[in-house]
Amino acid sequence: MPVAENVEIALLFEEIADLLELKGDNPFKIRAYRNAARSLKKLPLSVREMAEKGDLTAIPGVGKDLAQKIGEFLQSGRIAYLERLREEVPPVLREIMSLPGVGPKTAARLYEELGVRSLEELARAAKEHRIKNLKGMGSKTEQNILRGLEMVRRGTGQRVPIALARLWGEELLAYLEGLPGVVQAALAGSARRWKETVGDLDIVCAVDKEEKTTKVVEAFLLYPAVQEVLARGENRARVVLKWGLQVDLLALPADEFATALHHFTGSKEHNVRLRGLAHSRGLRISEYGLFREDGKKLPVRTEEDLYRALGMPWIPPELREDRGEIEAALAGELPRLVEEGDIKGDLHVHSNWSDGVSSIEELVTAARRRGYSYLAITDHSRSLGVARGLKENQLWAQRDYVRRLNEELQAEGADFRVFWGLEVDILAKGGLDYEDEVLAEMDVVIASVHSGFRQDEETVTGRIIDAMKNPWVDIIAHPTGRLLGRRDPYAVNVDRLLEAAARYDKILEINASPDRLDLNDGHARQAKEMGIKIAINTDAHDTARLDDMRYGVAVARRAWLEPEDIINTMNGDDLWRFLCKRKGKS
Ligand code: DGT
Ligand code: CA
Ligand code: CA
Ligand code: ZN
Repeated sequence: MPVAENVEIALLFEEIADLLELKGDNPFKIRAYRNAARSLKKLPLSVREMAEKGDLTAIPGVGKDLAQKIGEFLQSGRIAYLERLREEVPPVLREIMSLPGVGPKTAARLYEELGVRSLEELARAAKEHRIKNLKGMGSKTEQNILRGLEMVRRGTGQRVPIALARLWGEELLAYLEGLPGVVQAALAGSARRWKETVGDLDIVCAVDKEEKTTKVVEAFLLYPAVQEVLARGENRARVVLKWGLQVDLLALPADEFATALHHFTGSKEHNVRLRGLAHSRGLRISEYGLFREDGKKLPVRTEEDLYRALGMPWIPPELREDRGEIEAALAGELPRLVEEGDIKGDLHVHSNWSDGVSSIEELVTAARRRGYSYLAITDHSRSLGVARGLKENQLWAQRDYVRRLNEELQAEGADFRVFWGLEVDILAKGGLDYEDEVLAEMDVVIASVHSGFRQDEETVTGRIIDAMKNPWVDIIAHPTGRLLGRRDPYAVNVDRLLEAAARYDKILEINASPDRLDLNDGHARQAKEMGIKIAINTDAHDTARLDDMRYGVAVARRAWLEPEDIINTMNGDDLWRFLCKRKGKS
């Protein structure tokens, strides 16, 4: 069954749809190509055989015109219409469109409205924030473009930040799950464990009958972003995607899925320990299954089955690093890891009063749509000129504004409140950017370092500890200042920082922005063990970035954190009381 050929035609139709969209062609025509592509991918029969029997228009979504194009392809291996379209569209537009996360509509606007004529010009436009200023674009698109360009520039061999790896991995999963014969596809490896960077993506794919694995592998190789095929076999392949990310695929019958998924999830250290444990129970685990000493294969339908056979409950992938999780599981003492659904609000968000893009109302609407009960508006303070930090008169205006907004929310009976706060700068020369009398007025105060990154350990650690001595400071944001893959942490002594947080009762942030993930998993776990409370915040500068919460939650899970370790799992009333009480307010 030449599934591959069906998929190949589907991809050409998608390309036609993209190119038509670039040209701003008729939406009905564009949709017709997309619908036909979708049904071709799902088609359980060979297009070629259908054509031989006579009627391609029997395929859902394929009318006369598209049937003729399929026929043309089956005969000649090409579609003349597509080739004409390709010639009409400037090459740079196709290059831009091939960046991850950039569709034809965005590409066309970058070309027309910003006059971008090369990838270099695109990079410049992104760095100068001209993209996010286009109506309806936002900083998420801009950041995706910058990251995509960075990947193109860096080429192969570098570890990829988890956010990108998940973004592309999930797109690839959706593609695989749309193929005929595929029952389930899942990320394995470090991406499933949510490690902060990923060496390569590992994907395991369950296929409904054994003989179809080669077809799935073939179709995988046709995925548009596949640039190079490094290895291929009956049921596996290793490829490099356009952006330099390597992917390992394993396709296998559904009854072997659980053990294969487990094997390829790792970590290697975790697996080695489990194998030893299995051995002592007269069992053997491999990627092919669970076996008794006499060679008999035991049925394993789910990962739970596998762990149960070893006398323990299922261990979440984020914990599988051989850092005590096996002992905890055997003792029945695994943590109840925090989940995204436990998070009731975001306590570090910027509005367009400082350097954010969205208005306070837009942020509130987006937060409510996420099911949150509260949001803290924490714009920058006055010394941070580049971020349009708030002057004192603006602070009071914002306080009144938030007050009114809360009154309105209350009047409409909304279960939602806005906390008024500030991200106050820890100045390079030491001290905070606002006086105590001002900070005392706020619901929540975040302090953080945005300058003096090159200071020595003593100086920078001292600055942060001094900030923690201030009774009005609640949270230290992005405590080490690192930018993942771009900027090392400043020279802060993390052990001393943690000690001070415990002594002065300060909350430390896990900054969920995929560029930061700061605190990291190791430090956050240390903090928990010292009894320090954590806040998981996105530091969003527009509504879309509120979605970054998942990356912060992933760090927390890798740090073994439970809901009670995290202050923004409290409901609004409890958090309000908690914040008042810690500062001796009533
Ligand atoms: P990465 O790709 O460097 O971010 O890290 P992983 O954990 O994804 O590692 P990778 O891609 O080399 O292998 C995926 C999983 O396959 C790994 O977590 C565990 C399993 N695995 C690979 N090699 C070995 C091995 O030599 N022994 C055992 N027990 N498992 C292995
Ligand atoms: Ca991997
Ligand atoms: Ca791998
Ligand atoms: Zn911030």
